[in-house]
Amino acid sequence: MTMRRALVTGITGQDGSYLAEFLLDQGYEVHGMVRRASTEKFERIDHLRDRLKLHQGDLLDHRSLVDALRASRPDEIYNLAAMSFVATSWIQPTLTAEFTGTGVTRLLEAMREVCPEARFYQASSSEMFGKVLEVPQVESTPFYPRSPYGVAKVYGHFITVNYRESYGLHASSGILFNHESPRRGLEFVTRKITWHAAAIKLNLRRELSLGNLDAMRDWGFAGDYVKAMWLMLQQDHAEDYVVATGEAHSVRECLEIAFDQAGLSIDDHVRLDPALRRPAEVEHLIGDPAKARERLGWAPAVGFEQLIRMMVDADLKLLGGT
Ligand code: NAP
Ligand code: F7E
Repeated sequence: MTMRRALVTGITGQDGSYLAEFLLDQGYEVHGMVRRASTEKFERIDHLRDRLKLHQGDLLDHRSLVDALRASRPDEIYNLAAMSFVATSWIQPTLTAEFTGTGVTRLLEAMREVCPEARFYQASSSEMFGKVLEVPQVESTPFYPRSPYGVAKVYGHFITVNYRESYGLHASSGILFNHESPRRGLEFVTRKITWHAAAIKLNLRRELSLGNLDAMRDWGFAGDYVKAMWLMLQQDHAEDYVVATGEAHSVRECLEIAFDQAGLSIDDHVRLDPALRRPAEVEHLIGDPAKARERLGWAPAVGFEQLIRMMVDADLKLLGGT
């Protein structure tokens, strides 16, 4: 049997690295699209480097997308690339629309040109639910995005649905709720907390500044969520799926678990900074993954408390050099 080929955009990101590992374990030939930078930052895929085929490309550049698809000839395309940090989307709203929104159309157009028979995964987001219109959120819950990032993701979601319906592409959209790991970017709240807990414990920092501690999210483990992406592309029919744990926790709870794991007192080290609050907040997200459970046989393996404790331990090891 010939090896199946996958192209992953955003392979240098948190999810890209876990998905690449997962696909390699499944016996795929894994191709990744990467951006040129003045200094290469491939830490998350360093351990896989010899087993991956990388192609230079950017979601803003149609030529490079066509060439990456021609070179990789993928059976499956996973579009994980995006400007993914919500707070930055207010600072760079137009660029966010280009990367996270119309970038999806560019990739779908390149796919139509080069490999219309391939299967396509779009990384949609619970941020599309924003100021929620239903609790818990399911696939049919109407969207009410609260940030330029959320608005751009709604565009990416509907263009995926539209290309499926217009051209018969096997294009699925995974509406993933927050998922974290020791490889999460340092700017996201869970990793910011676990990294600072470790750094304070090791006397490398004295303080942690945070914004809204009352925000609630449905947080899962990235390693579990990439399996759901793959399962979507193994179905006969392309559809959209909510991927979540079904449990919500506050930023404050995350802080309490992380500081407990590091053996620290919150009162001694945490400061509230109003500048870290967002112009419009998403207060409470909680997903119902029933469809993913029933149709894909998917279930998360790692719970919230286990995840946060694991991240603190990983950061203690990283910063302590042990
Ligand atoms: P991430 O760690 O921020 O990774 C984003 C990736 O996109 C990086 O590899 C980045 O490359 C790449 N990228 C950004 N702009 C690009 C461009 N113009 N052209 C090509 N590549 C570009 O994000 P993540 O957490 O892995 O998330 C993966 C995807 O899922 C994103 O689309 C995100 O919006 C979405 N999502 C994430 C979550 C979550 O909780 N993690 C939940 C729902 C949806 P560089 O390394 O060069 O910057
Ligand atoms: O914020 C609050 C903040 O930046 C979570 C992305 O992967 O998930 C992620 O988006 C909450 C928000 O993630 C700080 O106001 C308080 O309510 O970790 P976050 P996010 O905005 O939920 C979705 C599903 C995606 O699709 C995105 O790509 O935490 N919060 N204090 C803070 N957040 C940050 N970052 N920093 C703080 O100091």
